Amino acid sequence: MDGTTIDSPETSASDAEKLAHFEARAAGDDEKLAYFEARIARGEKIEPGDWMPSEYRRQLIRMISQHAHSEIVGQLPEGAWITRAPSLRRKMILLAKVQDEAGHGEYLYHAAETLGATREEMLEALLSGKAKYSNIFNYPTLTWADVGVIGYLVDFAAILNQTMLAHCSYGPYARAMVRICMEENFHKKQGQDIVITLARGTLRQKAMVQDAINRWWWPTLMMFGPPDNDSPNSAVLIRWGIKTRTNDELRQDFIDKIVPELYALGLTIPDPELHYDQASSSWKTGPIQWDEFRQVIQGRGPCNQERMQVRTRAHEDGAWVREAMQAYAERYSAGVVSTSNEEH
Ligand code: FAQ
Repeated sequence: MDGTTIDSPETSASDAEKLAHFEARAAGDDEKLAYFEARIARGEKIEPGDWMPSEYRRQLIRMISQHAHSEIVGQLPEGAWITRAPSLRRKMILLAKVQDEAGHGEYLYHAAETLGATREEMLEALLSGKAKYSNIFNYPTLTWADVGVIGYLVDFAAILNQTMLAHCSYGPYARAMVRICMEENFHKKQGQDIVITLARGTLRQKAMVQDAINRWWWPTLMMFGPPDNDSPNSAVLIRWGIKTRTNDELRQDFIDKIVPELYALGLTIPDPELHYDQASSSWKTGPIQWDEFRQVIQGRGPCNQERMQVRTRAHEDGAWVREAMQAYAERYSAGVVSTSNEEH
């Protein structure tokens, strides 16, 4: 590790400053940087032991750890409905989905660890409120329809973003994304199935799913990140093949795919300015309330405090497991226990 941490003060630097910063740091490494960029241009994957600019490492740790936190915190809104699912079948499917999110968090923490970040420092950053996680998980799940809309809209948004990341230049992140995307596709289908069932159900069920769409629509559009002209990290991420599409491109792709599907179900979208633009063959939305987004990612959303309280309690309750694993690891390295768990 090169001393870059996820709490680096560079986090708030502007794009231009970051570029200047990494170029200055790479100045002594011109040849290495040229070779590194040539590898990316050839479509080769960068692997953990390979030389990489410290800014590449820092950006990946920032993004992958935020992504891992999102998966872990993302279990909470839907997890709240496991005991209230309307049938045993729905309960089993939801349980499997929430369990998948825990697995995604694990893959991602491991991917970040290959870059030198430790689990302890990542968790400390999350629980102390220093690290970000997706804006979307700071909204409440008020009805069962919310579970359907999260699966349908939120997982679909995540799939579009993560399909791009499955092609990213860092090998461990790209490979984690392949499996995660397969599972997210299943998640989307379960959400879509709930939404279709409710949209074809009684008037009350239809009203419930419409209400959920109304509440989740705008936060889902915000998931793709700020507009391109206000996205300080995009330039460097695109330069090094971590992102291959911009926030606005992915957002527009999502809108163009989901709007006709929702209309086909007889549902409406809470945007009076939404219209189809013949010239660009795409759906144009009204303005997104970026102030709300900023409030939420700065810890002032409807559920931020509740989410962190639950995660902190879970962390404290899990202390004995960490201690037991540490004790086992120490005994194992001292040769007191073997891999087959038999005492010598
Ligand atoms: N929420 O310069 P940019 C899921 C921050 S997984 C919170 O444009 P970038 C699965 C950003 O960190 C969902 N903060 O940033 C699931 C930066 O702040 P920083 C998570 C956000 O990195 C489904 C600042 O704004 N997916 O849903 C958000 O180029 C259902 C400026 O932004 C990932 O993490 C946001 N939405 O682009 C689980 C994918 N957007 O760090 C359970 C990996 C931006 O400089 C149930 N990440 N910010 O202090 C990415 O692809 C990118 O990081 C973006 C943001 C696209 C999220």
